[in-house]
Amino acid sequence: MKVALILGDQLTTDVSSLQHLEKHRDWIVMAEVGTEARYVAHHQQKIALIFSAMRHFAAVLRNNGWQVHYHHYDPTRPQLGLHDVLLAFLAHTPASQLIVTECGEHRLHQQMIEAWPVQLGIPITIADDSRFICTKAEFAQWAQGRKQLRMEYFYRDMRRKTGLLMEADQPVGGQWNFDSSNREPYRGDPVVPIQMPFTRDDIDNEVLSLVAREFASHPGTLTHFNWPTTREQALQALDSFINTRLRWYGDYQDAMQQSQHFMFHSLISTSLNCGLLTAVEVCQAAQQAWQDNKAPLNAVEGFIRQIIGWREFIRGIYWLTMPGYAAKNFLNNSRDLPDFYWTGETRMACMKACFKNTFDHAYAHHIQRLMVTGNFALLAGITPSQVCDWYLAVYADAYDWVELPNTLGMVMHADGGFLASKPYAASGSYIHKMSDYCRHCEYQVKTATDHNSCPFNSLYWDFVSRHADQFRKNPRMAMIYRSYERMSDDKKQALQARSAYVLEHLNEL
Ligand code: FAD
Ligand code: DLZ
Ligand code: SF4
Repeated sequence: MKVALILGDQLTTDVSSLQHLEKHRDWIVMAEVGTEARYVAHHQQKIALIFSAMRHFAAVLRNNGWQVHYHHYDPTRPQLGLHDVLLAFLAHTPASQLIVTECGEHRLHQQMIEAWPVQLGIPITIADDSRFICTKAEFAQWAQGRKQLRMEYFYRDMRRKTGLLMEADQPVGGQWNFDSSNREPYRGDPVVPIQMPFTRDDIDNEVLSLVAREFASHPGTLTHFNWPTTREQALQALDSFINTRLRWYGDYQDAMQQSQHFMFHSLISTSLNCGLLTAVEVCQAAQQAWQDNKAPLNAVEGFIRQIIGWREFIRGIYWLTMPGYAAKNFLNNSRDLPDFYWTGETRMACMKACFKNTFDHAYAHHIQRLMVTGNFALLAGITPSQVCDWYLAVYADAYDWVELPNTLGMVMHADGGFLASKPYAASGSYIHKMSDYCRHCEYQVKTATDHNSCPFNSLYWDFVSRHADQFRKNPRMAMIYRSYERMSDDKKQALQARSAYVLEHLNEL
């Protein structure tokens, strides 16, 4: 008899571990455990989503004729780990082999391959995760010998491999990337369609009560919980995005609004990452929308690029570089994460709006994560590991394999440019251009050195000045350094004084 462990982010009947089993002979184990729910203080909605989706998926497996041993979260034993549940199961159902589809986190992967065979006393087979387009080995081969890894070239290979938006060996529309047509600020028209609301069944409601009771100290609230917890709901959410929002996805991909939490984004990352949807089916649905004239090419290409480009690239980087990657701190940052990242309380309107989104919905879209909360952490020189822990905790789609390179590499530039050719540092002007936040703010975005000047402005020039050694020679930063060097000494001193004040009073901003 064999047993497969299916993890909380492997909730698909196509999961590769099942290919090794026979229905009526072998067993599947799934377990809600405190070690996974508590190794960081996950947002309450993330725990509710995973537990509920796991319970629904176990029911699907049983309906399909599988034998499933399901361990419900046991509040009297919050310290239980996955291997404890397996050990107890194997004690009464001895098996010759444990099969697990490769897990998404280095931490757990190492435990599985190093400790578990001894602790459990059976051999473990790790099956490739067939949900990704590019295997770890293919990515390593692609990366070999390249001095810099750039998403754009990797993405073209993924287009060729999948045939998405291709005409023979050429990209449709004659261009690989239509980003130059994207990135419009949003002025209120077209109206942003509402997210599809889901009705909750008994399983969801039981889990929501459990999480409210047992994880009340974790960040966020459950009030607005609206994540798909079944494959059917995830497909409905995808369909709703494709039919109501995709057509504007490209134009307003980077836009932010005080009153709009989701803009024209898809909100499918939670479903993709826990297994309810596959990358290929999502991209095919978007491609079909373009073929049916429901959405323009700039929107569809931009959306597909995020998935077969960025998502696959990020995963490749993670497995290529771990475990060393997590410890990188190229800019030698050492400042603590300000308290407002956890309380959400700040007078900076942009940060406050992004925190509200985060705590209310366990969601913020990419530009909110990158150019608002991320940008602030970069400019303020926060210790990268603290920033990473925050992003891993507060978003419902967060798993180490995708959160870490995005935060440590893309946001914090802590990998020294391995992932991105220049830091995504920006002053308040960028936020002002792409949002209406500044209209709601006590700080003045047009000034940099006054007592009420936008904190991003002086911090930006302080960042430029204190990292001159690292970035002055970067051709993509040359214009910025020329502007800085042209500034008068008085202006530089005033900026220095204001940024010093801001850094000393971070928790009061
Ligand atoms: P859409 O804008 O609709 O994009 C469609 C899909 O493209 C997403 O669902 C996602 O699967 C994929 N995608 C887009 N950008 C990226 C990217 N940079 N990396 C990987 N996939 C991408 N994404 C996660 O899934 N989990 C994370 O833990 C995570 N942490 C992040 C941390 C930081 C600091 C930053 C800057 C980005 C992070 N992202 C993460 C990437 C991105 O912000 C989210 O994927 C996106 O906001 C999810 O919302 P959506 O589904 O509405 O995305
Ligand atoms: C994130 C998470 C949580 C909160 N809880 C569980 C759980 O109880 N059981 C489980 O199997 N997985 C859980 N997960 C997901 C894992 O922590 C982990 O992130 C992934 O399996 C790694 O790919
Ligand atoms: Fe943010 Fe500065 Fe604009 Fe305020 S003025 S919303 S702090 S960018």
